[in-house]
Amino acid sequence: MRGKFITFEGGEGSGKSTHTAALAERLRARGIDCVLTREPGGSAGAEIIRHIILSGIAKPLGVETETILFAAARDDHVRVTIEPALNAGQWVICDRFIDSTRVYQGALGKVDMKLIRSLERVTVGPNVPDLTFVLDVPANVGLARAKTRRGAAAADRFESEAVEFHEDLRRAFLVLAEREPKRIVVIDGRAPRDVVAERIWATVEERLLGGAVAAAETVAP
Ligand code: Z5A
Repeated sequence: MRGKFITFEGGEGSGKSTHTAALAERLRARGIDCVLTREPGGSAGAEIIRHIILSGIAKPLGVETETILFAAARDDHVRVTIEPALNAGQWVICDRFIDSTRVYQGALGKVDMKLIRSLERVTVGPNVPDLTFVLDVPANVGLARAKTRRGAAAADRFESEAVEFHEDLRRAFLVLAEREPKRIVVIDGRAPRDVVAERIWATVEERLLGGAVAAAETVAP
C-alpha cells in the first residue's frame, strides 16, 4: 500500500523542524516506517539548490527565477526521495512543500499563480500531501525563536525580511487553510511543545491512522 504524505508549513520559528522530528519518532514507535525530509532540499541535487537560494545570491535575478529554482529543487526531491518512498509504502514527513511556494513566492512575491500551478503540475504530479499542518505563531514569536536558535549566525534570505512581511506570511497561510480544509489543519504553535505535539498526533490518528487501521481490518482474513 502506498504510504502517506504529511507536510508541515508556517513561518520562521513556528516549530516545523521540532514537530516533523517528533511525529516521525512517534510513527516509528508505532511501527510505521517513515522518511523525514525538508524543502528546499531533501535530495543531493535539491540541497545544492537550497544553498544557492538561501544564500541570497539568486535574489537579484528576480522572484520568478527564485520560483523556478524552488521548482527545480522540488522536482529532484520528489523524483529521488518522496515518490520512491511513498511507492515503497513508507510515510513521508516533509518540512515545507507546495504551500510555502504558494505563500512566499505567490501571495507575497506576487508571482503569477498560473506559473506556480504549472510548475506544481510538473514537479508534484499526483504526489499531493494527504495532510498538511500549518503551525501558526505570531511573527514576533517565531522570529524571536529563530533568532535564539540561530545564535551568532547570520539571518538567511527570508529571515532578514521585515516583521510585516512575516505577518503577511502568517495571514497567507491561514487563507490557504481556509480554502483547503480537508487537507490543511491549523495548529496553534504558541502552545507548549508537548501540547502542540499531542494535537498533531490526535489529528494524524483521526485522519490517517484511523483509516489505515480500518483498511487493514477490512483486508485481514
Ligand atoms: N521557501 C520558499 O520561499 N519557498 C518554498 O517553496 C520553500 C521554502 C520550500 C527555508 O528556510 C526558507 O525557504 C524559508 C521559506 C523559503 N524561509 N526562511 N527563512 P529554513 O528551512 O532554513 O527555515 P524555516 O523553514 O523557516 O524553519 P526554521 O526557521 O528553521 O523554523 P522551524 O523549523 O519552524 O522551527 P523550529 O526549528 O522547530 O523551532 C525554532 C525554535 O523554537 C527552536 O529552538 C525550538 O526548540 C523552539 N520551539 C519550537 N516549538 C516551540 C514551542 N511550542 N514553544 C517554545 N519554543 C519552541
